[in-house]
Amino acid sequence: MRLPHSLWQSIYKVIEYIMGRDNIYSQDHEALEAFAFDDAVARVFPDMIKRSVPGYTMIIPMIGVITDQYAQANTHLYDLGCSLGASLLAMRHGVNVDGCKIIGIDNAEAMLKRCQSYVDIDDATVPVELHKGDVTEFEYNNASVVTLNFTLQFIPLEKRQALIQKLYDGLQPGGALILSEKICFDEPEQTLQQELHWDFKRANGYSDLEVSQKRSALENVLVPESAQAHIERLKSVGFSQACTWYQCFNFTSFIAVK
Ligand code: GEK
Repeated sequence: MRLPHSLWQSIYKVIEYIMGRDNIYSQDHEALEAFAFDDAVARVFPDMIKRSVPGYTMIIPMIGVITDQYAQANTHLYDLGCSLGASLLAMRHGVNVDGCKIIGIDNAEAMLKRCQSYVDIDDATVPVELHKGDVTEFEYNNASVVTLNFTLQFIPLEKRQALIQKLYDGLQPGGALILSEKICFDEPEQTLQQELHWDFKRANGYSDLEVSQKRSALENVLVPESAQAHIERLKSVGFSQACTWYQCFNFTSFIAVK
Protein backbone atom coordinates (compact mmCIF):
# COMPACT_ATOMS: atom_id res chain seq x y z
CA MET A 1 0.00 0.00 0.00
CA ARG A 2 1.30 3.48 -0.83
CA LEU A 3 0.68 6.29 1.63
CA PRO A 4 -1.01 9.32 0.06
CA HIS A 5 1.23 12.34 -0.56
CA SER A 6 -0.70 14.49 1.95
CA LEU A 7 -0.09 11.91 4.67
CA TRP A 8 3.65 11.94 3.96
CA GLN A 9 3.57 15.72 4.23
CA SER A 10 1.82 15.53 7.60
CA ILE A 11 4.34 12.96 8.85
CA TYR A 12 7.26 15.16 7.76
CA LYS A 13 5.68 18.13 9.55
CA VAL A 14 5.41 16.13 12.77
CA ILE A 15 9.03 14.95 12.45
CA GLU A 16 10.22 18.51 11.81
CA TYR A 17 8.30 19.70 14.88
CA ILE A 18 9.82 17.01 17.09
CA MET A 19 13.33 17.75 15.78
CA GLY A 20 12.86 21.49 16.50
CA ARG A 21 13.28 22.51 12.85
CA ASP A 22 12.95 26.24 12.27
CA ASN A 23 10.11 26.84 9.81
CA ILE A 24 8.70 29.96 11.53
CA TYR A 25 8.85 32.06 8.34
CA SER A 26 8.09 29.29 5.82
CA GLN A 27 4.46 30.36 5.32
CA ASP A 28 3.52 33.72 3.81
CA HIS A 29 2.73 36.07 6.75
CA GLU A 30 0.47 38.89 5.60
CA ALA A 31 1.36 41.16 8.50
CA LEU A 32 4.81 40.34 9.83
CA GLU A 33 5.39 41.04 13.50
CA ALA A 34 8.79 42.21 14.75
CA PHE A 35 11.07 39.31 15.68
CA ALA A 36 10.87 38.33 19.37
CA PHE A 37 12.55 35.67 21.50
CA ASP A 38 9.28 33.98 22.42
CA ASP A 39 8.37 30.36 23.05
CA ALA A 40 8.13 29.48 19.33
CA VAL A 41 11.66 30.82 18.74
CA ALA A 42 13.09 29.20 21.89
CA ARG A 43 11.76 25.79 20.74
CA VAL A 44 13.65 25.90 17.42
CA PHE A 45 16.54 28.17 18.48
CA PRO A 46 19.47 25.70 18.15
CA ASP A 47 18.42 24.86 14.56
CA MET A 48 17.69 28.53 13.75
CA ILE A 49 21.00 29.96 14.91
CA LYS A 50 23.10 27.15 13.40
CA ARG A 51 21.45 27.57 9.97
CA SER A 52 21.37 31.41 10.13
CA VAL A 53 24.67 32.55 11.63
CA PRO A 54 27.77 31.61 9.63
CA GLY A 55 30.52 30.53 12.01
CA TYR A 56 28.28 30.00 15.06
CA THR A 57 29.33 26.35 15.42
CA MET A 58 33.00 27.43 15.30
CA ILE A 59 32.62 30.36 17.69
CA ILE A 60 30.95 28.38 20.50
CA PRO A 61 33.85 25.98 21.19
CA MET A 62 36.36 28.82 20.75
CA ILE A 63 34.60 30.70 23.57
CA GLY A 64 35.64 27.73 25.71
CA VAL A 65 39.23 28.06 24.48
CA ILE A 66 39.29 31.82 25.19
CA THR A 67 37.82 31.19 28.65
CA ASP A 68 40.57 28.67 29.34
CA GLN A 69 43.11 31.41 28.58
CA TYR A 70 41.52 34.35 30.46
CA ALA A 71 39.50 32.98 33.41
CA GLN A 72 41.10 34.06 36.68
CA ALA A 73 40.65 32.25 40.02
CA ASN A 74 37.91 33.54 42.34
CA THR A 75 36.23 35.76 39.73
CA HIS A 76 32.89 36.03 37.95
CA LEU A 77 32.33 35.02 34.32
CA TYR A 78 29.33 36.64 32.65
CA ASP A 79 27.34 35.52 29.60
CA LEU A 80 24.99 38.32 28.54
CA GLY A 81 22.08 37.20 26.35
CA CYS A 82 22.82 33.59 27.22
CA SER A 83 19.76 32.19 25.34
CA LEU A 84 19.74 28.39 25.78
CA GLY A 85 23.22 28.39 27.28
CA ALA A 86 25.50 27.34 24.39
CA SER A 87 28.12 30.05 25.05
CA LEU A 88 27.60 29.79 28.81
CA LEU A 89 28.25 26.03 28.83
CA ALA A 90 31.30 26.48 26.58
CA MET A 91 32.64 28.93 29.20
CA ARG A 92 31.78 26.51 31.99
CA HIS A 93 33.78 23.74 30.33
CA GLY A 94 36.67 26.10 29.54
CA VAL A 95 37.28 27.24 33.14
CA ASN A 96 40.40 25.60 34.58
CA VAL A 97 40.90 27.65 37.75
CA ASP A 98 39.21 27.48 41.16
CA GLY A 99 36.58 29.65 42.74
CA CYS A 100 34.79 30.93 39.61
CA LYS A 101 31.07 31.57 39.26
CA ILE A 102 29.28 31.89 35.92
CA ILE A 103 26.40 34.34 35.67
CA GLY A 104 24.04 34.12 32.69
CA ILE A 105 21.53 36.88 31.94
CA ASP A 106 18.71 36.99 29.40
CA ASN A 107 15.49 38.96 29.27
CA ALA A 108 13.49 36.22 27.50
CA GLU A 109 11.69 33.92 29.92
CA ALA A 110 11.25 31.19 27.27
CA MET A 111 15.01 31.10 26.65
CA LEU A 112 16.04 31.17 30.28
CA LYS A 113 13.71 28.31 31.30
CA ARG A 114 15.27 26.04 28.69
CA CYS A 115 18.75 27.27 29.59
CA GLN A 116 18.22 26.21 33.22
CA SER A 117 17.25 22.70 32.12
CA TYR A 118 20.46 22.37 30.04
CA VAL A 119 22.58 23.67 32.94
CA ASP A 120 20.90 21.09 35.21
CA ILE A 121 21.89 18.15 33.01
CA ASP A 122 25.40 19.45 32.23
CA ASP A 123 28.16 17.59 34.07
CA ALA A 124 30.61 20.46 34.70
CA THR A 125 30.81 21.61 38.32
CA VAL A 126 31.48 25.38 38.13
CA PRO A 127 28.49 27.08 39.81
CA VAL A 128 26.03 28.83 37.46
CA GLU A 129 23.46 31.49 38.32
CA LEU A 130 20.84 32.57 35.79
CA HIS A 131 19.09 35.93 36.00
CA LYS A 132 16.17 37.27 34.01
CA GLY A 133 16.43 40.91 33.00
CA ASP A 134 17.86 43.55 30.72
CA VAL A 135 21.67 43.30 30.53
CA THR A 136 21.94 47.09 30.51
CA GLU A 137 20.44 47.24 34.00
CA PHE A 138 22.78 44.87 35.88
CA GLU A 139 25.97 45.70 37.79
CA TYR A 140 29.13 43.79 36.84
CA ASN A 141 32.05 43.25 39.18
CA ASN A 142 35.14 41.11 39.75
CA ALA A 143 34.85 39.70 36.20
CA SER A 144 37.60 37.93 34.26
CA VAL A 145 35.62 36.86 31.15
CA VAL A 146 32.50 38.51 29.74
CA THR A 147 30.73 37.14 26.66
CA LEU A 148 28.28 39.00 24.44
CA ASN A 149 27.72 36.36 21.77
CA PHE A 150 25.39 38.02 19.22
CA THR A 151 23.57 40.04 21.90
CA LEU A 152 24.82 43.65 21.63
CA GLN A 153 23.20 43.85 18.17
CA PHE A 154 19.78 43.68 19.89
CA ILE A 155 20.55 46.47 22.41
CA PRO A 156 19.37 49.97 21.39
CA LEU A 157 22.28 51.86 19.78
CA GLU A 158 22.17 54.67 22.34
CA LYS A 159 22.71 52.20 25.23
CA ARG A 160 25.69 50.32 23.79
CA GLN A 161 28.50 52.66 24.86
CA ALA A 162 27.34 52.75 28.50
CA LEU A 163 27.01 48.96 28.60
CA ILE A 164 30.50 48.37 27.19
CA GLN A 165 31.91 50.95 29.64
CA LYS A 166 30.18 49.18 32.54
CA LEU A 167 31.62 45.83 31.43
CA TYR A 168 35.12 47.30 31.13
CA ASP A 169 34.83 48.82 34.62
CA GLY A 170 33.70 45.46 36.06
CA LEU A 171 36.62 43.50 34.57
CA GLN A 172 39.81 42.69 36.43
CA PRO A 173 43.08 43.79 34.78
CA GLY A 174 43.94 41.13 32.20
CA GLY A 175 40.27 40.17 31.85
CA ALA A 176 38.66 39.66 28.43
CA LEU A 177 35.45 40.61 26.65
CA ILE A 178 34.29 38.37 23.79
CA LEU A 179 31.95 40.26 21.47
CA SER A 180 30.33 38.48 18.51
CA GLU A 181 28.16 40.50 16.14
CA LYS A 182 26.57 40.71 12.72
CA ILE A 183 28.41 43.63 11.09
CA CYS A 184 27.82 45.99 8.18
CA PHE A 185 30.19 47.41 5.58
CA ASP A 186 30.48 50.27 3.11
CA GLU A 187 29.31 49.48 -0.43
CA PRO A 188 30.20 47.54 -2.50
CA GLU A 189 31.37 45.14 0.24
CA GLN A 190 28.01 45.32 2.05
CA THR A 191 26.18 43.79 -0.94
CA LEU A 192 28.88 41.16 -1.49
CA GLN A 193 28.90 39.96 2.15
CA GLN A 194 25.11 40.13 2.52
CA GLU A 195 24.54 38.06 -0.61
CA LEU A 196 27.00 35.45 0.64
CA HIS A 197 25.08 35.33 3.92
CA TRP A 198 21.75 34.83 2.12
CA ASP A 199 23.35 32.07 0.05
CA PHE A 200 24.59 30.45 3.26
CA LYS A 201 20.98 30.41 4.49
CA ARG A 202 19.67 28.98 1.21
CA ALA A 203 22.38 26.30 1.32
CA ASN A 204 21.06 25.43 4.79
CA GLY A 205 17.56 24.83 3.46
CA TYR A 206 15.85 28.20 3.96
CA SER A 207 13.64 29.30 1.04
CA ASP A 208 13.76 32.79 -0.51
CA LEU A 209 10.46 33.53 1.27
CA GLU A 210 11.93 32.53 4.66
CA VAL A 211 15.06 34.61 4.05
CA SER A 212 13.10 37.70 3.08
CA GLN A 213 10.43 37.43 5.82
CA LYS A 214 13.05 36.89 8.54
CA ARG A 215 14.96 39.88 7.21
CA SER A 216 11.85 42.08 7.47
CA ALA A 217 11.03 40.80 10.98
CA LEU A 218 14.56 41.65 12.17
CA GLU A 219 14.51 45.16 10.74
CA ASN A 220 15.03 47.70 13.57
CA VAL A 221 15.33 44.78 16.03
CA LEU A 222 18.83 43.64 15.08
CA VAL A 223 20.90 46.74 14.25
CA PRO A 224 24.42 45.95 13.01
CA GLU A 225 27.39 48.33 13.15
CA SER A 226 30.69 48.26 11.30
CA ALA A 227 33.73 46.42 12.67
CA GLN A 228 35.47 49.77 12.91
CA ALA A 229 32.67 51.22 15.09
CA HIS A 230 32.98 48.25 17.47
CA ILE A 231 36.77 48.43 17.71
CA GLU A 232 36.65 52.20 18.26
CA ARG A 233 34.06 51.81 21.04
CA LEU A 234 36.09 49.06 22.74
CA LYS A 235 39.21 51.22 22.66
CA SER A 236 37.32 54.34 23.77
CA VAL A 237 36.19 52.72 27.05
CA GLY A 238 39.79 51.76 27.87
CA PHE A 239 40.55 48.28 26.51
CA SER A 240 44.29 48.10 25.80
CA GLN A 241 43.78 45.55 23.02
CA ALA A 242 40.76 45.01 20.77
CA CYS A 243 40.84 42.93 17.61
CA THR A 244 38.91 40.51 15.43
CA TRP A 245 39.65 36.85 16.14
CA TYR A 246 37.03 35.38 13.74
CA GLN A 247 34.98 36.42 10.73
CA CYS A 248 32.72 34.57 8.30
CA PHE A 249 30.92 36.81 5.80
CA ASN A 250 29.08 39.53 7.77
CA PHE A 251 29.42 37.81 11.15
CA THR A 252 32.44 38.41 13.32
CA SER A 253 33.82 37.99 16.80
CA PHE A 254 36.14 40.40 18.62
CA ILE A 255 38.25 39.98 21.70
CA ALA A 256 39.13 42.93 23.91
CA VAL A 257 41.57 42.69 26.82
CA LYS A 258 41.76 45.09 29.80
C1 GEK B 1 24.42 31.80 22.17
N1 GEK B 1 24.57 33.95 23.30
O1 GEK B 1 23.74 30.81 21.85
N2 GEK B 1 18.84 41.96 27.90
C2 GEK B 1 18.97 40.62 28.07
N3 GEK B 1 18.94 39.73 27.04
C3 GEK B 1 18.72 40.21 25.81
C4 GEK B 1 18.53 41.60 25.56
C5 GEK B 1 18.59 42.47 26.66
N4 GEK B 1 18.44 43.80 26.53
N5 GEK B 1 18.32 41.78 24.24
C6 GEK B 1 18.38 40.55 23.67
N6 GEK B 1 18.61 39.61 24.62
C7 GEK B 1 23.67 33.03 22.65
C8 GEK B 1 22.93 33.63 21.49
S1 GEK B 1 20.86 35.35 20.88
C9 GEK B 1 21.52 35.78 19.34
C10 GEK B 1 22.34 34.98 21.79
C11 GEK B 1 20.61 35.62 18.17
C12 GEK B 1 18.79 38.16 24.44
C13 GEK B 1 17.68 37.48 23.65
O2 GEK B 1 16.59 37.14 24.47
C14 GEK B 1 18.42 36.26 23.08
O3 GEK B 1 18.28 35.14 23.91
C15 GEK B 1 19.88 36.71 23.01
O4 GEK B 1 19.96 37.98 23.67
C16 GEK B 1 20.43 36.87 21.60
O5 GEK B 1 25.65 31.83 22.11
O6 GEK B 1 19.46 35.16 18.32
O7 GEK B 1 21.07 36.03 17.01
